[in-house]
Amino acid sequence: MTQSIPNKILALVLPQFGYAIESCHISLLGNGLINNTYLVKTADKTFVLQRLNQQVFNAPLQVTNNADLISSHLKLKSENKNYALTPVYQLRSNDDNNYVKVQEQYWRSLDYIPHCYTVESITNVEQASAVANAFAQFTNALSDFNSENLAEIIAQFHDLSMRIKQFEQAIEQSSDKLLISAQTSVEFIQSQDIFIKSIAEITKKLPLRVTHNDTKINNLLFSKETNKPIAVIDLDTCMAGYLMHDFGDMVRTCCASIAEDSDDLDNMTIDFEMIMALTNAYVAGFNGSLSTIEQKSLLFGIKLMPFMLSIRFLTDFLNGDIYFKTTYATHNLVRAKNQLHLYKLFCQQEALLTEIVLSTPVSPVS
Ligand code: GN1
Ligand code: MG
Repeated sequence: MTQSIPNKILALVLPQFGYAIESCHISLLGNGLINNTYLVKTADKTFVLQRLNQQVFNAPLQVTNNADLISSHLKLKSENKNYALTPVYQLRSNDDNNYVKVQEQYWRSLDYIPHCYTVESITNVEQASAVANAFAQFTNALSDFNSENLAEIIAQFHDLSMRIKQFEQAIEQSSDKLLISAQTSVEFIQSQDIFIKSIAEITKKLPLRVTHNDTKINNLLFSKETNKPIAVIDLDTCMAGYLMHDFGDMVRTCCASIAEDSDDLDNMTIDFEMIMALTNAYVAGFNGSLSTIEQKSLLFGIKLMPFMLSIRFLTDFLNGDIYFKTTYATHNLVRAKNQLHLYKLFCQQEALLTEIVLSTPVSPVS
């Protein structure tokens, strides 16, 4: 459904952050598939206002509390000159909370960093290096943050075996009509046993970290002055996870020639030069702290993230589109086929990817 601005509700929410709706100019912001996000401009302040999707985030206060914990940690790092990006904060309500509740819905507001823009794709290798360095800096700055202090926002969020169980359940419960239209993709996913097992194997060997879990290129703010990344945004799914997830999500959104919901699959190509730039800068961003197994896992992440997302999109299609926002009936099916195609292209280029990822020096690159 196309998102519209619910003025009646906003007239109740905004005063709790100190503004009457009459003094605000409100517009839609971003391309998120889950929350509803608005940009609010008043005479003296611009900020982001967001309604949390409670079907997805069934404990919304865990989302806002995690975000506060992470921004405080990054703020400290930044003050000590150990984090060069700008931490993004949630604003306080009149009651000094990090949320307001109106008609059983949870809203939060976030500081707006001025003179910034987001991108949906990258255009050159310098930009790719800057993107990878920013995401690596973010995760590296959280390497001394105890992941046990963060609530598990969505249980087993990037656990492939759990996603497959949900997928098999959706197949059981789906209508024949939906299942027939998804059949080739369903069968292909079901044929990927060897890959699925290899993910279970490598996962057992990896250390848990605090990861972002949504490192899409459009979750970085770029400065209009320097054209460099200035902040990592969208901390909704920041929790304990594995590095290969963040790396894979970044690669899948930076290196494919078409958007994740395009059906123009014949024109989907992968930019390997970008993957090389991303890999070098990502590894370098950890200042030599990546173990050999974590570096090896990056290769798995490249294939895993489009594969897992295609399963999630297809599951939602078979369930009748209850999770991701859609704008037409087969939107989730198109997304699933797109991500599956990307996975296949990565599989076809396994040798090249191996060379790129495993030949990257583990120590910092000057
Ligand atoms: C969702 O809403 P957004 O765009 O931040 C999803 C991610 C997917 C992404 C695909 C909580 O993120 O996991 O990778 O869509 N977030 C959640 O575009 O499921
Ligand atoms: Mg997100």
